[in-house]
Amino acid sequence: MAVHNADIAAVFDEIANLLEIEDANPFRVRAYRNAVRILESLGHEASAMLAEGEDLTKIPGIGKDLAGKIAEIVDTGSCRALKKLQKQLPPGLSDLLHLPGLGPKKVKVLYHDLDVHTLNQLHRAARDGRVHELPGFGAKTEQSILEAIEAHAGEEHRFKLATAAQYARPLVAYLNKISGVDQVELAGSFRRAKETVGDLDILVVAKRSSPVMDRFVAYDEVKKVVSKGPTRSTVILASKLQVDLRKVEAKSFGAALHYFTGSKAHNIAVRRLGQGRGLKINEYGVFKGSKYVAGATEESVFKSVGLPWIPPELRENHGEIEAATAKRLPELVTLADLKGDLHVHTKATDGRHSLREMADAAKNHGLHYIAITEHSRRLTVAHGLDPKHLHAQVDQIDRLNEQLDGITVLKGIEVDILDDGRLDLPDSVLQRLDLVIGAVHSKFNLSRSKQTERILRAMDQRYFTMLAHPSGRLIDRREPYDVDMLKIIRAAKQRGCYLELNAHPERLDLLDVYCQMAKEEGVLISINSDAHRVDDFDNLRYGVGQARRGWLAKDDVLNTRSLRSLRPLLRGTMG
Ligand code: DGT
Ligand code: CA
Ligand code: CA
Repeated sequence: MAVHNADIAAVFDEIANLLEIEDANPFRVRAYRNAVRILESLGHEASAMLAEGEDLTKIPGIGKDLAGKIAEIVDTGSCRALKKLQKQLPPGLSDLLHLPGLGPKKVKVLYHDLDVHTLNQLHRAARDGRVHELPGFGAKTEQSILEAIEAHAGEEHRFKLATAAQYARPLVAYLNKISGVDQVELAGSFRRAKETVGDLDILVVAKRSSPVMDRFVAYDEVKKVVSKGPTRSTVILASKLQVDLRKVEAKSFGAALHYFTGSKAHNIAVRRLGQGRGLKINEYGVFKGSKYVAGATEESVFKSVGLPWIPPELRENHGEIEAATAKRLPELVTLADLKGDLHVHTKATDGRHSLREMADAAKNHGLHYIAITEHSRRLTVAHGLDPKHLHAQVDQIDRLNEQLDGITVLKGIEVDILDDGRLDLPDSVLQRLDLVIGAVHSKFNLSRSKQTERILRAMDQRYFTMLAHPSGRLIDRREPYDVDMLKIIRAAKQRGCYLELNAHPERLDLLDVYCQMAKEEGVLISINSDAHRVDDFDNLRYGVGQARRGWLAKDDVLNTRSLRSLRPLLRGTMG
């Protein structure tokens, strides 16, 4: 493929932007910006000049370094310097830079002041009105950001669960307030707590006279009415999220809720069980011939086929029907079971709030303990801590714990797993801590065996407690890195380590299948928020949803333990 000057300029432009966000030397930034201008106004293709053996450094403003990079781009189509920068910064920043009206200066402020580095985060921040107060921003900028993101949102057709929830909750509250409405329930993939949802499926039970359908299509976020009928309507919201609303009779409510919760595969399996008993099951009820026999509640539908109620998160026809038949359904972990959160940042690194603020917020969320786990020095973009600053924080935590009541702050670190599997801080520092979370933040593209080896080597370190976001994936943005997860889980078992289920809506990492695998191998999972601000403890609910999809019960989850039972479990990992 021919490489044009515009392609080369685009690479240099991106490098300049990322350097600027990183606060790099302004002279370096300017050199790339100049090169962009030179390339744009150069009368002939640089690739053709190279093919003819010409020396690019003859072009005014292009030195040896840039000439080498141009040759590299012409040869390979990309540039290692850019790749390196992209690895150092969150991948979503490029999306922000491409939003009309947002240049590197504004993205830098958003990233450093609000910890915003994805379109979804920016969308939320703008909706919450947190953007217009920033230096260099205003109400108009905030508005144009919102419009630009919403135009862009149409390109992705599935919504992260947490994003869908932002639209679903106010809509459900609105429907509940309509006169004659007796019950409102979210069904579909949303109720099954899938990582992403295609559309929302909502059921209502309402009196015949209720204006629910008229009011639904008049909801102020509705952008387009796809269809409207007495029992079923479909709309598209301004966010591009589609919503299906169905009105059902009270005696059909359980059958409809079961049907529209899905999954389709689960429904088919349940219907087949019914057929075996001479029953017909559909969204109106359970029927023997033409006689209605059940359907007001989900329990009654399951009971008609001889099953106990199965939690929605398990309804994928992945063994839940067999387990229910054998009375071996797990009692799934709940949000209320969580006693603490073992992965929390503060503004000492890239978090937004202070130690004290995070501890108070956690307590308000009903938690009894949190572990402060800042980034380590290697992660310079997150202002990772060196030994001196970590020691200072540890002392600060000791002092804070003397003042706190009803919550305990544990001392930890989210230490970078270096490329060769060593940790970014020495044992002499790590030994002062209550727990050490190891994380991969670089070299995502190692081969399967090398990546697995690297992580196993890290787990061998004396003070290693837990593996953070084990697959490294970012939903929609970054594929998981290639590792042998079974090998890692077995190593964790052997070494007495734990795996994290990171509850950040963009991560939800550990994946459900690996939760199940860890449970089978007897490795405890810690559901952690990875909070960077006080509101982030809300995300624990999504981690719990994911854990439930992974069949985890309370006992399978490390941070359902009281602090007293937790302490020896943490110490157990320390030689
Ligand atoms: P999504 O929206 O793609 O994230 O996934 P769902 O599961 O919400 O799927 P959706 O919205 O197409 O349909 C909602 C539920 O309705 C689905 O989980 C099961 C039920 N359903 C839809 N179509 C069929 C069907 O053809 N047969 C059966 N048995 N159930 C269906
Ligand atoms: Ca759906
Ligand atoms: Ca649907």
